[in-house]
Amino acid sequence: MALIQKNLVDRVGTITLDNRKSHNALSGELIGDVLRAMDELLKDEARVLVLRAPAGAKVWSAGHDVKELPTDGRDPLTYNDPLRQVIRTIQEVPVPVIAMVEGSVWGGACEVVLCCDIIVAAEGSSFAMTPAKLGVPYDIAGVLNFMQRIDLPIAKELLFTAQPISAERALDVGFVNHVVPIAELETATAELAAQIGRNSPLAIALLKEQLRVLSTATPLTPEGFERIQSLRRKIYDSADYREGLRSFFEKRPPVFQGK
Ligand code: YXS
Repeated sequence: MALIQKNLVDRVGTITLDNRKSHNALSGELIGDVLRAMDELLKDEARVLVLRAPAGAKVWSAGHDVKELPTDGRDPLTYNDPLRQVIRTIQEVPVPVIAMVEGSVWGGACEVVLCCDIIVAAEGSSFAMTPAKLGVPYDIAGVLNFMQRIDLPIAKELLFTAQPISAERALDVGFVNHVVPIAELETATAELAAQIGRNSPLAIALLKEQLRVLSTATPLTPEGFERIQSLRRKIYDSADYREGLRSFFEKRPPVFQGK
């Protein structure tokens, strides 16, 4: 059973995350459905993609499926992790991807939204970046994505506090493009998509790839990469990482010992 809905109208493809029982947690299964839908919509010559939750959703997505985070000493966010795959796909597909957000957005889902090309958020929506709350050693590509979208002091506050910020604050700090009343969310998104769909798909595809290649040209030495990976390995091998996940399942605040 698909955990998403898909439709295509006037070359605008819409993918609705629709796994309500786990608040659209980004499980491998849900992300597999999203990736298949994106592929099908592009084959049907969609010129814009919209990623959304069902109308009235209180939670856009609860982030990475915590049940799928390994606790046996394996890296929880490797290159082939479904979350990493869907983020790379959003960044690499040759059409603009618009995140249409209502409700709360958590953890890895914040990065998914952030890596969409344009974000239209409803008043009352919120964003929480949660690695520090769960003790998760976030991956380099993910941190770079946050750095590219948000000024460093703001990214540090959001990541270190792991607290939700409002759509209005997100607009102030440049995290989202537009904040609109919930009643106008679909219309505002559709108008934006239609404007883009009337322009040259070839020129837009080139512009998107130019912006991706030029914005990701970040100098990272092999030594710097290895050093960060060794720091991450210490964390996903730590008691704190296991405590973070255990506290989530036991529905209690984590007690981190710093080891
Ligand atoms: O207890 P049952 O079986 O009914 O399941 C509950 C939750 O366990 C489940 N659920 C999730 N399952 C897997 N992964 C998740 N991320 C997740 N979130 C929720 O959904 C059922 C209903 O949840 P419940 O009872 O808490 O609903 P609620 O309405 O009281 O609260 C909704 C939320 C979203 C505020 C609450 O579920 C919540 O705080 N969820 C976790 C949000 C979060 O911290 N996400 C980060 C996931 S880890 C991640 O994204 C990255 C690895 S990182 O952390 O590094 O950014």
